Amino acid sequence: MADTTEALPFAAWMAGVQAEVEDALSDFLPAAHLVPTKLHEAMRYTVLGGGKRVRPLLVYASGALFGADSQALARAACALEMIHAYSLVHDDMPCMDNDELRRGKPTVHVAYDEATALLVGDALQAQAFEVLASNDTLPANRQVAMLRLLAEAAGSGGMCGGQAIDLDSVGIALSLEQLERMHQLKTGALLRASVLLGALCGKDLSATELEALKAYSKAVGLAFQVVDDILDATADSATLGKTAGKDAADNKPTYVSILGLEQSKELAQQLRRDAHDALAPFGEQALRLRELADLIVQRKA
Ligand code: GRG
Repeated sequence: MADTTEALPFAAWMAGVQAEVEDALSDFLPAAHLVPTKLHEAMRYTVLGGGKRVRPLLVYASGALFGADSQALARAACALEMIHAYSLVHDDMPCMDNDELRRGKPTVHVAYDEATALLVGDALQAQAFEVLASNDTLPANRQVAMLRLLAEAAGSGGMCGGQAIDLDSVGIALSLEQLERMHQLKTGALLRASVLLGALCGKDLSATELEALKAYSKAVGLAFQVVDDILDATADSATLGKTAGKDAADNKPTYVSILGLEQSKELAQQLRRDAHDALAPFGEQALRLRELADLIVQRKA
């Protein structure tokens, strides 16, 4: 895969990564004809042919800074996308967000049934760790560190914990700090893991490089959520491929409800600048990570 130093336009680089990840995901997922066929078909329905693949893009962009191994990158990217896809399936279920549209298609519990949606999420989570653990190009201690990082990001100290706080926050007036804390866990933890796992696919990082990547991830993770809130309040369902306007309808605290639209937009731009600033130690080499910060802030869906 092309790395960040090549003069490929961003759109072409992104399309290349997305296509490579789509192929790898298809290879790593159980074939639809294998028993239990309904579950395997539903897993493929969930994961393939949709989504922006932001987490895989972060993995590849970060990995390119450290001369990452291509097999390791593909496995890390697919593991993250599987965890992300599982979280969306469970989040859409009637017991959580109760949504019927995701990535422009009926959600899994609608297209199949609730029990299948539950199992799809469970199976994708296990599959993610199998995919990551099956890499054979990195030293064992590095592999264990990567597995641990993903587990921490997905668990109650990361994404699941953020989701739990989110569920408890409906109808409650959170402070900006509380909202930020929730999103750093719910959305930020996987985005941070994407940047760090990409880096761990390559040569050893210095302490300065690690801190720079953490600062970048923090800014990008928050920016992602601020923009998500702005889009939920301003875009339509057809553009988003999911139900728009749900945050207000569900009485959820958001950046838009706390700061208002204009200040939320300013915050997103500030976070984009923070993300760029954090990458200073990498100089020109961090072009793709800078471009991804821009994409995350400028996206329309
Ligand atoms: C159910 C354990 C569990 C966790 C759910 C991430 C999450 C936690 C729920 C999703 C709810 C949501 C819409 C959060 C806002 C940010 C977010 C993760 C949006 C969806 O991610 P994108 O935009 O989606 O990267 P695509 O479809 O492009 O992959």
